[in-house]
Amino acid sequence: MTHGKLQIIQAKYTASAVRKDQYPTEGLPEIAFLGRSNVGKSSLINSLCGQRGLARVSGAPGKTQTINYFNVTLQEKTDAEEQRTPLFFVDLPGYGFAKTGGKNRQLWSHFIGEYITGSPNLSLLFLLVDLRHPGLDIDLQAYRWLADNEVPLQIIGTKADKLGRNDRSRNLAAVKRLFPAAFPPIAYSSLKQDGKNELLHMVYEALYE
Ligand SMILES: Nc1nc2c(ncn2[C@@H]2O[C@H](COP(=O)(O)OP(=O)(O)OP(=O)(O)O)[C@@H](O)[C@H]2O)c(=O)[nH]1
Ligand SMILES: [Mg+2]
Repeated sequence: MTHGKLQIIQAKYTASAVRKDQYPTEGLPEIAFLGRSNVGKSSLINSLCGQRGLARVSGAPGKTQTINYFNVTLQEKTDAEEQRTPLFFVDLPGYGFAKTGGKNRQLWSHFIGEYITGSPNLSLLFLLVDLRHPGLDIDLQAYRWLADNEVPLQIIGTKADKLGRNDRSRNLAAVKRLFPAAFPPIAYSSLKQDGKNELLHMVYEALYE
């Protein structure tokens, strides 16, 4: 489908939740961001919204601890007209940053799975994997869980700026093979904003298809 120029405008923090009764009740479509701790979920949201300090970012894993909702507007602009669609970007806590060892270690906190399978407005989930490390065990586990639960998925390879051209395309091909999805994975750099148009295109598709 063709569309005009896409941009996120008017992003603001709305709410945090760890339980269903804390989810916002506006009924807006939601796009969620999931991935290993430190993979760059919060940075990606900030980069899409053009606001550095919107979601909290840290060099140390485990920064985001609750489900954080950001009310944003997708703007589509052509020469003739402009269309605006409100939605939520949902920043999720990372997985794989184990504080509890041993046999009972879970993939992620109960409330994350509850959100993914239980939020009535989830339109698309972006699964972020570090493009430098395709096919980590924990990411494959997360992927399988999501696929088993038939969650609508788009894979993003993050921190693409840390790779040269050859490694970037080789690893992207590996990600495509390891994490099959309806659409091919997108390489993204929050630092350089690479992949932004492609990613916003997928947001648009999720809202209008
Ligand atoms: N070079 C580079 N660094 C990045 C990029 N995205 C994120 N980072 C860095 O990676 C670190 C983690 O980023 P966050 O956005 O906080 O990661 P997160 O996935 O939200 O982490 P948790 O909230 O702990 O789950 C920070 O030091 C960021 O500056 C990127 O595209 N390129
Ligand atoms: Mg975060």
